[in-house]
Amino acid sequence: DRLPALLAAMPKAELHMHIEGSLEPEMIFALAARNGVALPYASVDELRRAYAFSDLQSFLDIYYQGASVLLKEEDFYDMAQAYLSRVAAENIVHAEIFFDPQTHTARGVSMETVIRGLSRACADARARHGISAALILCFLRHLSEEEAFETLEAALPFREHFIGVGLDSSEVGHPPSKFARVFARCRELGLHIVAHAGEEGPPDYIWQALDLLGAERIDHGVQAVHDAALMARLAAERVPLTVCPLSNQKLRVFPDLANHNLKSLLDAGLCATVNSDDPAYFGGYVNDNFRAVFAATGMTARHAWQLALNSFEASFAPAADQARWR
Ligand code: ES4
Ligand code: ZN
Repeated sequence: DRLPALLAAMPKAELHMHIEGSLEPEMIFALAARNGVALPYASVDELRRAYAFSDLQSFLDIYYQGASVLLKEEDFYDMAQAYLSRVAAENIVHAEIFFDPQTHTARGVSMETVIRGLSRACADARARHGISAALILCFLRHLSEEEAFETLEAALPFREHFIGVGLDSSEVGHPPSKFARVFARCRELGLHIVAHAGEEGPPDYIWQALDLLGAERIDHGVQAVHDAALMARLAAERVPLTVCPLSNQKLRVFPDLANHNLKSLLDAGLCATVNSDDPAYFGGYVNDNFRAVFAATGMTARHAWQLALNSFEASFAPAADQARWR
């Protein structure tokens, strides 16, 4: 079977990953030691054993705790540098990287520290690995729209360092409509717009992300299969869905990877892509996601080719870059 080798070798873009979710347990311990931060775990193994999730919230609690070791610009640089050199070796040629500034500013870390560290790693990765990398600032939806506005204000002095905004964290109970005004402001500023919707939440949240936020892509979106009219619209408009198979498996969005609907989404003509979400927490980077979902669902080389093509079509990369990768 030559499919795993093809999946690993094909050039592709990753469009849905949270940089804080690339913090490996070993790096959490190393940064805790470097910064004098106390952790409620005695060892790397004990921390890893805490990665037994039952749903999105059970993951987020551990994920925000892991991010507490990030204090200095160098920490953000080292984290992003580790991710980018890792995925350059997986034949990712373009990455659009989410970051959660509110997780850090709430602990007294400045917006400048966060963005300068991440941005410098992106610039160095281009020089070192030829990978293009861009940042997308995410608002935490469990916090208020007022706090999202404050976060946007704090980030605007660094406007040239990020290409867009997204919406993440606890989905159910925090619909896109809660953030309609701040996303309208982001659109005026010329920022690209994405939003997590239809991970655990209903298809209505996907409609809201499109119609109230102006989302150009939907992160996850796998609940769309429960709404035929929505499926027709997503297919007709080629609205990309950034799907994360191992994340969905670990957070029990599907009972098992064999039940994942990626193949149905592709066969219905949607622009679905494969992504890692939080690779250090969910059992693998992008090639692990491809390998696992193909093994579990019986997709073919034609699906692999379509997914790689979709990842470029769905990206915010300039047309000249996209032409080079195809
Ligand atoms: C996330 Cl898997 C997932 N869903 C929503 N928000 C997130 N932030 C980091 N990972
Ligand atoms: Zn995500």
